[in-house]
Amino acid sequence: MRAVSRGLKPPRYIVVSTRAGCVTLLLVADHQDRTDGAVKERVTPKTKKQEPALFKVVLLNDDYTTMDFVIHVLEDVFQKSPAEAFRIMMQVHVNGRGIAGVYPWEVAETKVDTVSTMARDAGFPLRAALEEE
Ligand code: TYC
Repeated sequence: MRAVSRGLKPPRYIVVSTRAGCVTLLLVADHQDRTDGAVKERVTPKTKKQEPALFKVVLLNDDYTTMDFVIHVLEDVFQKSPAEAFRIMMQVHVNGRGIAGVYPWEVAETKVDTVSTMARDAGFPLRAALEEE
């Protein structure tokens, strides 16, 4: 059975030069089209556009920070609605930790710093941590 009938195409060549008795052939790659003797390359983007790495800001439970303060932090720093802030606070209170939000590195780091500063200023031991998504 011939290769062509099995769906395989024979290699195609273009004569590039014939100098000093030598013939230089250019192998036309499969992903190229030939139109009027010119080689037209089909541009297939190989690399997907890179998304920025994302990081979770995780709130940690403790026995001293008030529930109201955690809700206030979730509303002010993480732009949560009162209902969502309450839900996340309870998640942390019951399970020990909970995700306050997911952000690119610099944003996540700034939020962790803001939580630490607010907690220190208010005299609470509330802590937030960063985790890669
Ligand atoms: N466990 C705290 C309390 O009972 C409330 C709390 C919730 C503290 C979430 C921290 O990230 C936290 N007062």
